[in-house]
Amino acid sequence: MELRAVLTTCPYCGVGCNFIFEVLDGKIINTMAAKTGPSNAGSLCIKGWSVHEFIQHKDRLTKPLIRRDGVFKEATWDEAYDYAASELLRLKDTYGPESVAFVGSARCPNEETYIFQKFARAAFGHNHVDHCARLCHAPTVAGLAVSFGSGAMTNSFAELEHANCILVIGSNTTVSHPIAAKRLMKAQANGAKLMVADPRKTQIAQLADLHVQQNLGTDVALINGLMHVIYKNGWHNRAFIEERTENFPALAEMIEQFPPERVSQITGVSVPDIEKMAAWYAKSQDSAIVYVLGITQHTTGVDNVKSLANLAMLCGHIGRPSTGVNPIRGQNNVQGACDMGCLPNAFPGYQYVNVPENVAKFEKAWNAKLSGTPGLTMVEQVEAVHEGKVKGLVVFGANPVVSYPNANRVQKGLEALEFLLVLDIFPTPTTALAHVVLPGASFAETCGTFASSERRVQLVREAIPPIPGKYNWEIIPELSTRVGYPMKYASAAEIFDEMASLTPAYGGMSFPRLEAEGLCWPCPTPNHPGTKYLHKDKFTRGLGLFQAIDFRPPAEAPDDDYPFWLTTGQIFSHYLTGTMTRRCPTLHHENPEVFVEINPQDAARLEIEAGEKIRASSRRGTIEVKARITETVKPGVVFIPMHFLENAANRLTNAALDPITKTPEYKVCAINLAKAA
Ligand SMILES: Nc1nc2c(c(=O)[nH]1)N[C@H]1C(S)=C(S)[C@@H](COP(=O)(O)OP(=O)(O)OC[C@H]3O[C@@H](n4cnc5c(=O)[nH]c(N)nc54)[C@H](O)[C@@H]3O)O[C@H]1N2
Ligand SMILES: Nc1nc2c(c(=O)[nH]1)N[C@H]1C(S)=C(S)[C@@H](COP(=O)(O)OP(=O)(O)OC[C@H]3O[C@@H](n4cnc5c(=O)[nH]c(N)nc54)[C@H](O)[C@@H]3O)O[C@H]1N2
Ligand code: SF4
Ligand SMILES: [Mo]
Repeated sequence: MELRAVLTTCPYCGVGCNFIFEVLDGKIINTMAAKTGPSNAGSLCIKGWSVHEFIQHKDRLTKPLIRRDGVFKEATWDEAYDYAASELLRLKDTYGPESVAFVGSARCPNEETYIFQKFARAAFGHNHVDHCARLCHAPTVAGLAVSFGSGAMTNSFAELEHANCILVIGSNTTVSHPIAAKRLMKAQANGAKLMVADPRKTQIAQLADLHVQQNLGTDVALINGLMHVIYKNGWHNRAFIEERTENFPALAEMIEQFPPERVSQITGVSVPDIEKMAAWYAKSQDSAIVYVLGITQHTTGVDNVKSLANLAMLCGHIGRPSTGVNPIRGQNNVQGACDMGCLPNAFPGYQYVNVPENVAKFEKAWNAKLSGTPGLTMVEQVEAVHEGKVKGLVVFGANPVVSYPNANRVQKGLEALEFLLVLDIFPTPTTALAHVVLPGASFAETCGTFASSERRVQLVREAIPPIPGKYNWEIIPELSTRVGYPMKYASAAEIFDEMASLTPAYGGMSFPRLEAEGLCWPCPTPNHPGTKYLHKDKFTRGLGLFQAIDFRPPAEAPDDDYPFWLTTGQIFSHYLTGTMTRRCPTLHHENPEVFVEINPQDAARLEIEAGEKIRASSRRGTIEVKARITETVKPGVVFIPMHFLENAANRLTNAALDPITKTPEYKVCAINLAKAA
């Protein structure tokens, strides 16, 4: 009998908790919270505690599969590589390199993501490579980069405990980032005022000192209203505005047009509540903003983010401990996948592709001809398939058929591809459409790094050997080599070192330095201690940039045919497309099937009973859901979680995109509800 303990990092959310696997005779039998974890200090949420339940699950993909004449057959690795490479080369030769697009992963370690985008760029000479940050926090990356010069969480989790006031806006924190929510509870216990702005009465909203329930998609108006009140009352920070920012007059002119009475009409929030929020935020010593998808998943996602940056700068609540604008990133390694340049507009380290010196730098390092033209984003890639421009897609650790908006159209697009290659750890509705499926190694079967939401780069350690027999960092280079761009690495550490030599913020990091508790970037030199909070004394871009942002309503609003506002999102026991959590018995029992939250008044009007089967339809599709009658939502608004592939919320959602980042408006569309029978 051999019992081992392996310290590693959680593969679910961006909090980045550390835990210890107990491995008995090659089987992972238990997960224990690590007291040494810098962001969890001995706590885990239910998903962390039960993470070992999916790793050695019987459904894991173990052999490569090739689909011919509609039937999947097991293949050897050699056969699968050869067939995939010949198809990719056929498309490249027949239609040109731009006919093949790439979707990377925020689930996999930095090293794998780095070589994935390198493969796409170097072997195909274009930048059509993206990942799920597009569906999620792309507006954060773009918005904060314009306002501050750097698109990441400004402060660290531990600092939140010492804030005097926290504005949580569009974050279901206890559900989505439970171990970060603990910090908010601690801050409140220390005397901080906790304010929540959310259209739903979430658990954190119920615990807050003030909850305002704004109408969906009205955040720009709400934030402009707060700034109007702050400026009118002279609660703004004149010294900060003068010394550290520019373009304030434009903002002042815009917020003049948002008196609380008008804002109240747009948002549904009362004038006294707007005034109270403004006073609490502006007059507290250290105020922090925490936000997630309620802010970003809108056609106004970038505007919403810039508005929060405006608010923080107006009061000088940034560049100090326990303040800042804090987007909690979603996936375990979505910060890292952005850092690694799995983005159509940037090489690793946000070195933008449209800057010729950057192209030259990476051409030299990678010995390849690269493109300086930004590539297609994820949803645009699907449209390009419909237009016949993209014929092949390589998907590495993503599940577009369930996760993209307007899933029926996505499915049709993927069905129309001449060649689809998917690398995943489980069969999914996306692997079902593939021509070649490659079985991946999960985080428990590899070494590497994840970057958490607080920019902390932490080690992932191998607990058991790869179940399919190969590391992902062996698969991608082999494929690349057979497509004509040779790559070979001896270890994940070797990949990390190459990446760090090209990515200034990671320049001082190495696997040995990350052993203890990881490092927060920027960490440019081998002796640099890492960076807890950003923008001290000076913004990354120099002066902070105020931007005048006007209110725009969502792309789709209810009408007679589709009279309900639908908003979609996450629940505590399942994770995104559910491939992992729905295979964990502990989590499955919590929520075995999809539901719709509906207000008691609406339920009474439609004579809907609790537990009844309901047909939910939009202009784009129909699903069946169980009614959950609850005051969590206001009358006229309903909520459906996204995790259930058999009745995927995305059959209903609208693929209207933010004009700058092309992020879909998952948080607002119009639907109809009817009894199923
Ligand atoms: N259990 C669990 N945890 C997760 C995930 C998961 O699937 N399950 N996914 C991870 C990922 S990838 C992400 S990105 C995060 C997501 O984390 P969150 O963003 O916290 O989760 P969501 O459910 O998408 O919604 C956030 C909140 O936005 C509110 N909201 C809806 N519309 C609006 C609006 O117009 N304005 C405002 N201000 N708020 C609005 C919703 O009511 C909800 O409370 O969670 C991560 N953690
Ligand atoms: N309606 C609606 N839709 C949404 C959202 C919403 O709020 N509402 N939220 C959006 C958000 S925030 C996000 S982040 C996206 C997520 O969209 P996706 O990234 O498509 O969703 P995941 O479920 O994380 O899919 C990841 C896939 O990677 C696989 N995988 C996991 N670990 C590994 C690994 O180690 N190696 C490999 N090769 N594969 C692995 C999983 O089995 C899974 O199939 O969905 C978005 N979709
Ligand atoms: S809070 Fe996030 S990182 Fe921590 S255990 Fe839960 S899912 Fe994992
Ligand atoms: Mo996300």
